[in-house]
Amino acid sequence: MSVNFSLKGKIALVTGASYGIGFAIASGMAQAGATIVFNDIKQELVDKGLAAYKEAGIDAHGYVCDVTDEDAVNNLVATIEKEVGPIDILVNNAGIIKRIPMCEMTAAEFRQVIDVDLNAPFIVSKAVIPSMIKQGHGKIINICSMMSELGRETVSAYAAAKGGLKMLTRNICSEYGGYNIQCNGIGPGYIETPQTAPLREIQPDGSKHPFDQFIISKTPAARWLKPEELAGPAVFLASEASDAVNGHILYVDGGILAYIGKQPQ
Ligand code: NAP
Ligand code: GCO
Repeated sequence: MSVNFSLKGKIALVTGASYGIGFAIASGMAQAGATIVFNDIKQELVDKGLAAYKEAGIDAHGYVCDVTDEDAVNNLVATIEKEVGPIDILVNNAGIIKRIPMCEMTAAEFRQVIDVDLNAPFIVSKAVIPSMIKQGHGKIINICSMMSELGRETVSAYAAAKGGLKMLTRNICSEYGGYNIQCNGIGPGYIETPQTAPLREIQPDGSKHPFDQFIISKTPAARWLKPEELAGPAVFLASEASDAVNGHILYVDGGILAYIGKQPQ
């Protein structure tokens, strides 16, 4: 048996991948040989994504689709199967966060986060699993979080969703592992993307945001991570090299979960 990290001949759907982590993962998968399909919620984002993939030399297929809308997702999957081919790899990447103290958060706001970060991975996975079963193989990668394990002030809905996504990952593994479908998660640490930009804003006096300093002190690598650093782990989990890895959450966090934090000076 040879070790095979190649994604040649595979079709990968990465949700919400016009920019940020999804774009970096899709680009890594394209380098490994996969055909890239992505969606985003607005046409302008899809156009921005198509231009970015083109600039990177990647011939990606982009579609508008809200991943929380089950009919739209079913149409998207049917269209991809017709226009590109059956999906071998699904990355549930689209996600949102609302940073609001729990007692100030409305139930509608809480539900919106759960809808995008937990219900949507269920909807999209459910839409692709039947054809993965027919094909005799499939890879699903759910983008989890530090908040799949840890809590913090203001992110109750996000933590509840990402904790749930960890268990959805284990359940898809349990239910469909017998069909040669592997479902794993990636738990990114703190990554430099628009989603975390408010936590890194330079203060009016020119100093770093206190949260920025906090993350550096909690990370053995002593830095924020780049989206591109998630590409290698994602290619591994999408490739045959990881066929025996199932129901696992691979934390790509610069060591945050292993570390108690920098001792006060
Ligand atoms: P991002 O920069 O906000 O990108 C997320 C993408 O998903 C955006 O293009 C967003 O569109 C899209 N999206 C949101 N709702 C959608 C919907 N209903 N249907 C389709 N697309 C939708 O986020 P990111 O930082 O790259 O994060 C990507 C994933 O990694 C998320 O699941 C996030 O929770 C997770 N994550 C991020 C970090 C981090 O430090 N950045 C760490 C751990 C996990 P809009 O621009 O319109 O919102
Ligand atoms: C926050 C952050 C995080 C990260 C990430 C950590 O406010 O704490 O946005 O939740 O985005 O998910 O892994």
